[in-house]
Amino acid sequence: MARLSADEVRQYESEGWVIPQFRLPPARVASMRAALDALIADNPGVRPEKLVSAHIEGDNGEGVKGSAQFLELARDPEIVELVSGVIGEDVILWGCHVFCKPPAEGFETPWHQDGHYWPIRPLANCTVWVALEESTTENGCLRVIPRSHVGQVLHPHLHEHRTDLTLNQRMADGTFDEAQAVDLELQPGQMSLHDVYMIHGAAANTSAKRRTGVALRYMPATSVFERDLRPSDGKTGVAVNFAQRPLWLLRGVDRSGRNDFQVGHRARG
Ligand SMILES: O=C(O)CCC(=O)C(=O)O
Repeated sequence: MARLSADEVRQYESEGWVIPQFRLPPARVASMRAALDALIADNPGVRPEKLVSAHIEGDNGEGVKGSAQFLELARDPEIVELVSGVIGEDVILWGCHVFCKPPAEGFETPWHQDGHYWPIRPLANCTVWVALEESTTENGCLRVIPRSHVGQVLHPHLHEHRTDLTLNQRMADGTFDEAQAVDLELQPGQMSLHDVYMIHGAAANTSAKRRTGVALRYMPATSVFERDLRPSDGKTGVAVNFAQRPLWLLRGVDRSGRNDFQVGHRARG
């Protein structure tokens, strides 16, 4: 069973991110890459950076036709074990976004904090970003500002009216020092974990190599998924439907007593 070492937990807590020793075996990466190709083929009208809720099979109500293989990945007991090392024993899966940046013209991800985008209160979340392909400085890997999560402050963001970005909320100028950025280079099957307050982004992919990460989102069940909130007035650049988003309690109990695990779990075509 995968488990974060004490050093890995310390790294996550102090820096806001960690790349664990654990990685997916090559056969699993190959099958997920086939699932990715099928997902892209099933969604010809959707930019591959915007495959939101890819884990919800069939028409997911958010403009994407999702696939059970991404749900299976999100429920993988080894990944959930890693997550519980940093958010505790009560783990809710609430999101999965495939960020696939095609060669030559892959969209930039502006510097941002995830907390501006999500209706979780109190705000808490661990994202596991699973590399299905090599993700390097050359093809626009995830970049982070270490320790930017400390103090749990959400800094001002500006809305950008652009169609060539994965997301539309960008950290306002002067709110952080880009020179501090660390590139999280990953091989296929490796993954990084990051905190909801950490500042991160990714450059456009202008290289000849596709770059794909599956971002799996987990919140502790001490928090509530507040379905009626519309963070950033819904101007985030991705079509989301939090009112109908299904939640899965993967471990432990719903400590908040207020999360709804029935909504959105309909039969899908
Ligand atoms: O993969 C990317 O370009 C962005 C990912 C991201 O912002 C996230 O997972 O929170």
